[in-house]
Amino acid sequence: MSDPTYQFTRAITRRPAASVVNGLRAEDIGTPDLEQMLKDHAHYVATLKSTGAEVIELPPLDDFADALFVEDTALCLPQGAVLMRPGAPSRMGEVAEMAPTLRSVYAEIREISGPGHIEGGDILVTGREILVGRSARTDAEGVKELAAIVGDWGHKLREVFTPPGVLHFKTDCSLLDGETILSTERLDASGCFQGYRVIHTAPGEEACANTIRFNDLVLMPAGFSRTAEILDKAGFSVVEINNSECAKLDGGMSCLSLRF
Ligand code: CIR
Repeated sequence: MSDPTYQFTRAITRRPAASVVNGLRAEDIGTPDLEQMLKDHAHYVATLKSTGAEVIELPPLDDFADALFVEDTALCLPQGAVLMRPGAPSRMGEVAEMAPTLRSVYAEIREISGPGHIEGGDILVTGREILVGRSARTDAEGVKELAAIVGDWGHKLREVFTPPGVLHFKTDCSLLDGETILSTERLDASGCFQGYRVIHTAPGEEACANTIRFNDLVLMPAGFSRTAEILDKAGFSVVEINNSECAKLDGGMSCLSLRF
């Protein structure tokens, strides 16, 4: 039987625009190199395609520096898609840019109409529930509105908390299969994954917690060999993708696609 938490037939991505050098970042650790980022993005898309999935590749959007991080604009579920309402004012307009593509592939589209805010990076869909981390981008009203929408579709939503100073809930964790989560120790210590099988990132490798399980593969940022080995030993097929440029904008593997 197919597992909708990690078996997907399609993904949506958006190529980085030249304006990506102006993307949001918590801390300035250097300007992203567009050429390197485009190479990494192409590797990412090719890896998704290598699993047999169709990838809808959207063109760059120069007006929105962070638009390559498509995950934050929507939540894709088997029953339909929900358009988000980003907490970052500069990213609000990205949702309208994504909406026509989602309308072309989904019969049912709902939207977060506000006043609350919620970004896709704060949402982890597991085999049993939808975890949503309140963060600087996702507030109580946004979570409440999403809970009502997904509740209608038969999903249980549980509100959890993103550690202070961490951009999104999924900056610090990712789903490896319906019951298994890769997490930093600091996030797991909050108790939010009780009852799940949790694999910790290796000490000092917290920056690789944001991976994606996509069909048979786990895409993870390159350069975190001890965590890659832990995942390999646990039986996952890991593909490492260079993430040096997106990391300068606090972006990781999940941010770069919508998967359904
Ligand atoms: C931002 O700050 O919104 C972007 N520079 C990074 C977004 C990363 N998205 C994600 O983790 N889902």
